[in-house]
Amino acid sequence: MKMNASEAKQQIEALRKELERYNYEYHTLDAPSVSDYEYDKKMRELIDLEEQFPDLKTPDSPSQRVGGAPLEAFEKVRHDIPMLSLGNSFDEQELRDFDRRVRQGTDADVRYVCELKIDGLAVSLRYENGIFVRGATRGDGTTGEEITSNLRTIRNIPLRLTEPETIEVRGEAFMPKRSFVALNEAREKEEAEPFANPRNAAAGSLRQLDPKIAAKRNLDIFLYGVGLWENDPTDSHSDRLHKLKELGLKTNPEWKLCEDIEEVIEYVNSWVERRPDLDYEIDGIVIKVDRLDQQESLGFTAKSPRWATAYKFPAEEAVTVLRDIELSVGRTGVVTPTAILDPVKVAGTTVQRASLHNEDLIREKDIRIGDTVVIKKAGDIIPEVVRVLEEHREEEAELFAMPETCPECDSKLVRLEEEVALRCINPNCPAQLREGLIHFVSRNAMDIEGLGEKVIAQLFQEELIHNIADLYKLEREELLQLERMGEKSVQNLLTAIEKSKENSLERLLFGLGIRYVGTKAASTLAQYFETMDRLMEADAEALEQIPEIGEKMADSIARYFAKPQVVELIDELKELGLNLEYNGPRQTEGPADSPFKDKTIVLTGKMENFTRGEAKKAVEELGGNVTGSVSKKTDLLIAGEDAGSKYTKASDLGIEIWDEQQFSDALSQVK
Ligand code: 3BA
Repeated sequence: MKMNASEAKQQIEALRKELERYNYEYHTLDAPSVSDYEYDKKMRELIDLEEQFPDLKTPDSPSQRVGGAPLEAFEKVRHDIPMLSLGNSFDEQELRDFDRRVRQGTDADVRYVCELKIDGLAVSLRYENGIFVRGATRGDGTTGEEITSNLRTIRNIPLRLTEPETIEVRGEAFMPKRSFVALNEAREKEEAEPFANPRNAAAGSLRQLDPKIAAKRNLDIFLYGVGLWENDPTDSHSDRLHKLKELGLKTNPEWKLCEDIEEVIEYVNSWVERRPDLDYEIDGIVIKVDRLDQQESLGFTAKSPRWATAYKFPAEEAVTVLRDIELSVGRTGVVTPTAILDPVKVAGTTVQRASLHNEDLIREKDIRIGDTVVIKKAGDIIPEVVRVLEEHREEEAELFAMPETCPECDSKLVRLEEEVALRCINPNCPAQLREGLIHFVSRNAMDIEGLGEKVIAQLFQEELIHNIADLYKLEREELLQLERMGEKSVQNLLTAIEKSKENSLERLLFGLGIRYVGTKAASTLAQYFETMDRLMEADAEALEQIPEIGEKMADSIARYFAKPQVVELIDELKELGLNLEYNGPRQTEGPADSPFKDKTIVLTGKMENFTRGEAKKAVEELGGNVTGSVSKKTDLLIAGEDAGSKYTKASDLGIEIWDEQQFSDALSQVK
């Protein structure tokens, strides 16, 4: 079908309108009304027509988004108004200092706008009479590169504003985390080098001479600033953010107008936690004086405005040198390698050690002594070595091998079945005894205040203690001889030790460090047996009768108490006056007629009127025990909709099964 120019013009305009609407539905509303196929067909039709009638091509046509012809090189662009940099603040004190300087430089009250600091690439977009005509990188702030065709591929950059403004806006182009992950997965399949982070991926995409590549990269943008604006109607930054949005430019919705620096600090702190929930990376918060007249009177230093600052979140990763690999023997004899690092600041604290977990992991990451490594400390977690920077590897970097014998007692290390860890199995290994003591006094065990890791190590070193019982034989004079132990701390320590004798049985049980016995099992055992004597009489079979005590644990407990040195130790503790009875409250007894009392119950499937948590709570309040898997010991399975393998297993084992109706009937009968 051949068209004349006027027919073509009509058709082109209709197609553009339609495609713009689809774009808006897809990218802004997240609710596309046509399939990708239809969209592509319409786009093809538009491109064909524009090729046949080149006079009708315009820079704001949606066809410009698919990426035009590749460039030879990027043109240089001078920013008429320089794109300055931002001063940094690293803590609350520096924010308060910033506030003081601002208030000294302005007479009136100051309000601040806080914005997320998007970790992307700063760009400038120029609109003439509402049409997007030129886009550029920030470059060095004075001169950048013209990347208009790449920027046109970003769907959230409007090719035409809602009003015919002539304006240069500034913002941050970035790659959402999800797109970054998908891109790297695809690259790995193609054996292309993955990008290190979303920022590099965004920058790399915008630096492609072929816009078709950028078009495939799913970039996005937030706009936050204005360079030149011919008829600027605004008088504050907050006003500008509203106005930019009205013009169809995408602004970040999380900004906030704050009355004072305290409110700014609150905003900053709130984002330290919420940061991981965002689908894009931020590296801080930008704080800007709101009123433009105040911005003007504050002016600039050589490089950056005095009216703004960037609060930088502490980096969670840092680069340092791994000097050595140290071995430590834990309470259970497991030998763990630890990296000794050149001290480096990460996430606000100085880090000198990082966990290496086990030998397999060291091999996998090819970590050698002397390597330059990236370490990570996110949230509260123990620092770990993420990877080696191989380009920094020196020839003398040493391979590491685990020793064959225990670094503390020299007995042969063994690798237990199905474990990656190496263990020292010498029951008298001093390291294990020491670590066992540290565990014994810890908060969830005997909770002896003033007896930290250091003091225990010292007592051990000086041979004042060898085992748990020795702790209760410590004397004032001995303790006074230790370094950093004054009259007062010795007295406090002795009082704390004395007080710990009264602890209820479960604390002692947990503190003994019996394999597989955690705080929960210790409580169960104490409640069930009530005295140490009765527990010690129980054999594995008897232990296994208790709900929540599995075969492995029952076996471990029985074997522990069968050791003569354990029997001796317990006798000694009794002599020394330790309480060996349960003195906590009796297990909450539900109503006498509770159908769940002392029953072991498994919940499975979806229920209409209860969440899993609610059902569990109801059962437990009525004295039942909820466990995760069906076994011979299960008394009752409560099965909602779509119950799977647990249902089959329970019916195979002949276990009673209720549906939701029976469950809720039973509940209402009790109540
Ligand atoms: N606001 C980066 N600079 C920013 C306009 C000032 C500014 C930023 C910002 C100087 C972000 C320095 C490069 C630059 C435009 C100069 C933001 C962000 N404000 N929200 C105060 O989110 N990364 N960066 N960009 N002019």
